[in-house]
Amino acid sequence: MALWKKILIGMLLGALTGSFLGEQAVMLEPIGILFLNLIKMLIVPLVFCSLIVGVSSIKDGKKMGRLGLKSFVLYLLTTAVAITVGLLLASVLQPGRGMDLATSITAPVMSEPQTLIQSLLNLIPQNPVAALAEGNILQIILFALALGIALSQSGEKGRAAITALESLAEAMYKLTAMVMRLAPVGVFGLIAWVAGKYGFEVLLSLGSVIIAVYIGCLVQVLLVYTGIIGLLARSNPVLYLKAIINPAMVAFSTASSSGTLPVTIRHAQEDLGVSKSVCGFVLPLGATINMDGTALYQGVTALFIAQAFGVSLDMVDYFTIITTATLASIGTAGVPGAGLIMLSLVLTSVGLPMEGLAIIAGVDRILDMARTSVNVCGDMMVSMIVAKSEGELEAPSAGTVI
Ligand code: DAS
Repeated sequence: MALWKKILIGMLLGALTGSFLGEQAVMLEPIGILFLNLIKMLIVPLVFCSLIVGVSSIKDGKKMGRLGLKSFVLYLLTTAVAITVGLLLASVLQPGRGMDLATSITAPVMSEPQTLIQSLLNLIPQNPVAALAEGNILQIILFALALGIALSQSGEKGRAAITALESLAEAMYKLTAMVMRLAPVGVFGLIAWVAGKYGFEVLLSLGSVIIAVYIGCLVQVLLVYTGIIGLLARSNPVLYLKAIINPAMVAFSTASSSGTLPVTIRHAQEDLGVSKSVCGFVLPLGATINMDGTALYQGVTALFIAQAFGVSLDMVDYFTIITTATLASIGTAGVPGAGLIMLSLVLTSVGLPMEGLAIIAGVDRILDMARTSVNVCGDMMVSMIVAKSEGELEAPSAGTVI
């Protein structure tokens, strides 16, 4: 049976068990906490390795440097737009309004809010090892980005280090997959504990988060991506919308950008007319570091959790969420559930309670399917724009450059 079906069954059984047991369901909490701790265990090594590998794959050479720069700028821009769409939607739809979980869970004592300058200065790790040990993710992301670029310019020795980190990154993806196999049991424990502690209506109210994320995903693909294609590729967006159907469906069912990559490459070449060299560079890099759907999901769910726990966020918090989710999406692996892992660091960055993760975890697969589809559609859009700018976008039918 597919994992997502097992997770769904775990969720439903958890909801029923929690509703039946009420407060007693708290005895199932350790099962959920165990799964959450396993998720947290992955963050630092996963982010560190996948980031270095992703960034260092921008090869030397003028063209690759140009491709890398164009791709990277488009990735960051579309991801920042995605998270902003998510924040705007959650501000308008208010999915967490009226849940008032603060009475059930003590929201953490908010530390003295940092000024924007302090937040930016704190991005630089004075001691990278300490940042890794403390799990200071923003500092880890910055250090990994810098190290990845340095390694890619360090010749053979750098290549050897990158190869070693590629193996470690692969191992972390495998470990993520192993942890996700425990998801049905972990979600059962999480949902039972949540349903028992907060009442079944909390889970019903999660429908609002699912709707908000799905609307955001549709906005990102149907408005943002088609708008960029019309503007920058001067191409008919219908061509793009037809080309993404199969990759998006595979991404939706597998919830894995990496798993969808062969389909993404084939349709970018055959249906969009993107050249082999642009596909070969932009799409694997995109599947590793370009996660617009994930960033959008993090915007919606971070605000949902703030609303549900009665935590008010100021402009610095919004900026921190946009920065963290944009940078974190670079470190999100293209495997099922990776976005949930990264959500915990977005919550941490603005002091939101990790218990919110427990609530989202129960429906995360439903959200993962949609956000992964957006991730793949975003990669295809970037490949189309980059190919156009390099004069390597052929009209699929005519075979001539458009
Ligand atoms: N499932 C991830 C992917 O494959 C995205 C995520 O979990 O957020 O892109």
